[in-house]
Amino acid sequence: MTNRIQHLRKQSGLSQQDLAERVGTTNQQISYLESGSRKLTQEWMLRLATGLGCGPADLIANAPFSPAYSNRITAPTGDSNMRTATIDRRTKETAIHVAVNLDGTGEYSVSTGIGFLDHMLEQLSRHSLIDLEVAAKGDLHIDFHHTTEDTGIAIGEAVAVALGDRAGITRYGAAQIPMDETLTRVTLDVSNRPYLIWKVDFTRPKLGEMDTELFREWFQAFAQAAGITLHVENIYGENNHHIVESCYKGLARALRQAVDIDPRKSDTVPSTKGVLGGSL
Ligand SMILES: [Mn+2]
Repeated sequence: MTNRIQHLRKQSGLSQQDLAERVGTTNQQISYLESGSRKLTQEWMLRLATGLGCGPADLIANAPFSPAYSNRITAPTGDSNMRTATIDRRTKETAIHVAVNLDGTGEYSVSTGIGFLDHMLEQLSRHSLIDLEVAAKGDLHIDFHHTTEDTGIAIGEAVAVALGDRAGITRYGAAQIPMDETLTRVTLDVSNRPYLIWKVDFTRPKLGEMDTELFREWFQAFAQAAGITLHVENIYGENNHHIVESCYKGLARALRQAVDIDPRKSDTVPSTKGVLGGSL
């Protein structure tokens, strides 16, 4: 089994026929997609995710099914010829629009209502060269938790959709980022195997109005939704602004390498299994 379509379909109590009707195809096609004999293209991922009420990354990632996705009212869209994706994600807590272009120039337009988070997401775009639009409206009157976490989910999901079946990517990336007295190392595997190692400590509870404990939440949400094994380690540092900013810049630089098309293997999935995700 190379994908989780059948698992998610059964979990939703749908027959192949039911799912076929929801996404406007035949049960034969659903059967081919479930068995892996038909390629799970970006377009199919988007159609099936809508039909199953899940996130596109859930179709292939090892991730536990996220009930939050069932609140989605607008399906994600992507262009199968370009590595772009748009996500409109809405729950009772947040409404978030995200657009990404993996082959961009680092142009961004970011507005989350949290000044410090905007500053970090702008760094992410600028240093990954991924074009990034983020417009988030969250329940900031409660606290910044939902908006921070859901922004990480939405950006991660958009990256997952834009990557499609991940054919041709370099897959691994690593960066060591100094900022004055601070040094941070980020290493990642765009593997469809979500995992976060977070070895980052802060000595202040807040940066701007933002609780420093929320940065781990953002990175966890992003790694999970994007299907990325992500290790972030602050090796040393004093200034809390530098520490967190070096984490985002490290993610950006490592991601830029990993999602780049490898010119020596541009038509294959970089795994001896022929597919990314599942067990090693
Ligand atoms: Mn800064």
